[in-house]
Amino acid sequence: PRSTDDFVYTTYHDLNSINSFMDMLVAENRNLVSKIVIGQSYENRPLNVLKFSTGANRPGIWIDTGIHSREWVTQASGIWFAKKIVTDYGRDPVLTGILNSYDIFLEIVTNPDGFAYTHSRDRMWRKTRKPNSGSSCVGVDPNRNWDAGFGGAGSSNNPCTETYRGPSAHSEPEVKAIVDFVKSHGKLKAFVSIHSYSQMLLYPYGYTSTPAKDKAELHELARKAISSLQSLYNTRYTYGSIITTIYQASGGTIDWTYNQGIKYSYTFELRDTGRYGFILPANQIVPTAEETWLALMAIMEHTKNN
Ligand code: ING
Ligand code: ZN
Repeated sequence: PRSTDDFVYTTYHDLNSINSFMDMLVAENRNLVSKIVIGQSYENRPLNVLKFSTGANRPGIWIDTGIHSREWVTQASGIWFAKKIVTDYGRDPVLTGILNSYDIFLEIVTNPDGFAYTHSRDRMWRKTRKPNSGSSCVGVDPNRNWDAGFGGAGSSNNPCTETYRGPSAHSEPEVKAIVDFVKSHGKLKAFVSIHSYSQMLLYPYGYTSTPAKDKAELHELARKAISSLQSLYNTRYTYGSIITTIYQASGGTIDWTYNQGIKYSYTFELRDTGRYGFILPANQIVPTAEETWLALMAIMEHTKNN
């Protein structure tokens, strides 16, 4: 494709194709979009974040997709969200209002080494690709590596498991780059980390059954967000805290961001509920992205108004 208008949103793309999409989007929308590099992966790939901004010194909203590399519908949805933002800015009054007071940061390929590996060697690879000393097993679960209940139940100390937490909190460069970005930015107001699959909208906590201080508000906003999501194609989501809704998990992304003071910290689990799982047919990419966008808009609009 020569422009993001010809880009095919209805199929899965590899890393090179996603990188060229991002570069085209930036070139076409210099006044709205820029690409920032927040760090490098273990294998030295740039950690690219799209910044959508219409003014200086704004508070921010963060969205990441693909921290687990095999969850391909999430990176594909991230691409669609990026195009949706540039299409709707100046046309949709609600999104325009959000972007007139907030910056949006979107990391589409949050685990690029893992993503490259899902294309080249193993479609079901979840973790990072950093070797583990003393083990022949590779990689750390980047959703068990954060400094929030790190090392607790719902994570593993065995490098050969899918939920290996790593040798220490923030040991993975892909995680540390986001940690440094969140801290240096200092005014992110919402943080949404997107996974698949299970059709859930989750809020903290995963490492403890102690309810989050803002549980009532997070629960009500989740209800509104999934109700908006369901209105499009009648896709049914469940919602609640991580530990009560999916399972106990320690060292997760949004438990850390919530403890940093980012009240609107959420994780999505996109389609489906297990029929296809991680291998979601490509004809579900756009419907998944469209319905998820409605829930994201509900979260972003509430963030703006609170
Ligand atoms: N599920 C998530 C996982 O990492 C999760 C569930 C969400 C755990 C948020 C902790 C925090 O196990 C998938 N599919 O990755
Ligand atoms: Zn995941």
